[in-house]
Amino acid sequence: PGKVLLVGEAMALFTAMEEGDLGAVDTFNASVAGAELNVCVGLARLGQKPVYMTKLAPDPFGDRIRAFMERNAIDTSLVTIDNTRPTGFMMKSKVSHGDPKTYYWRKGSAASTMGPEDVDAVDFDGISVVHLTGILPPLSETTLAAAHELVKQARAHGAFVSFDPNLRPAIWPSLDLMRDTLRELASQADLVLPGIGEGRELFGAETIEDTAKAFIDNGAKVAVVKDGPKGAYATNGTESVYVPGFVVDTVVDTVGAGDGFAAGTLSALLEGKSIAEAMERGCALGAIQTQFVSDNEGLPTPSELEAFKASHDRAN
Ligand code: KDG
Repeated sequence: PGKVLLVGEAMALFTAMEEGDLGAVDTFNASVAGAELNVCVGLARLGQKPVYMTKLAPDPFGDRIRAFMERNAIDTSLVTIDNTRPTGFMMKSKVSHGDPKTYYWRKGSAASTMGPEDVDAVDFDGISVVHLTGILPPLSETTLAAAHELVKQARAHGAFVSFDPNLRPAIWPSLDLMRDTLRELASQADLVLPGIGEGRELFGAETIEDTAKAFIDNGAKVAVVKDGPKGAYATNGTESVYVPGFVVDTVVDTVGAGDGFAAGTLSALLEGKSIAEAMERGCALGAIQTQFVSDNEGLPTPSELEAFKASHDRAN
């Protein structure tokens, strides 16, 4: 298999080390975030060759992200520098249950200036998979065009298109544009990886089966719907399979679990595994990621993955 191309915005991430209002917390842990970058980390740790396209500023956040990519063996050849705008950053709260709160400082960031011309400059030879998420299109008008161009070029070059809707209503100009854009991008995908709630938002689907069917009826070839710790369900419209998740004692932080799922699923498919085996690996990486405060630091190497699977029960 060839390389995996991912395009998105990386940000510095400050995670609260104490519970409470982000405006009142005094201690933060610094790391890096970005859905597509998180997937890169998971892929690289499992031996794949992710290429991450983004724009960074020559500032401390940009330096942190570049160093992180190098440390994690993520190809930086498509990282460009924008001298006029800052690298984005975000904050995340600490919670003992439920999802943490996130706040962004990313409007007008370096990454938000990516456009279709950047996609057109990519050499797609040797790229076998393109993975994108619903976070790229709402960053700006030019990234919206870049997302459409990315799917168009990927298909024109025969790459496998993987799409995670990753709904972020807070950064879209309108919910109608969010729904129309994500339905359109999802319709072009070989593989879509929605969460069960995203099916509700985009298609009004309630059950996991109806969610998967809605994505297939909309044009995707395979839909894998995630249902958190319970597991995931996949269909291609004719065959379907349900795969149970892994049981973990305590959840530290849910953010990044979906990206772990994508990395696990894609890496296994690239190794020629079946969709059920790929989903099992996706569930394992998702569960592992919930054990870490960072959005990507916990993602496993092959031996860490085997050790996790051997020591955890399956949901039923
Ligand atoms: O999926 C995890 C991401 O949400 C996180 O790392 C930050 O990309 C991010 C975003 O825009 O929310």
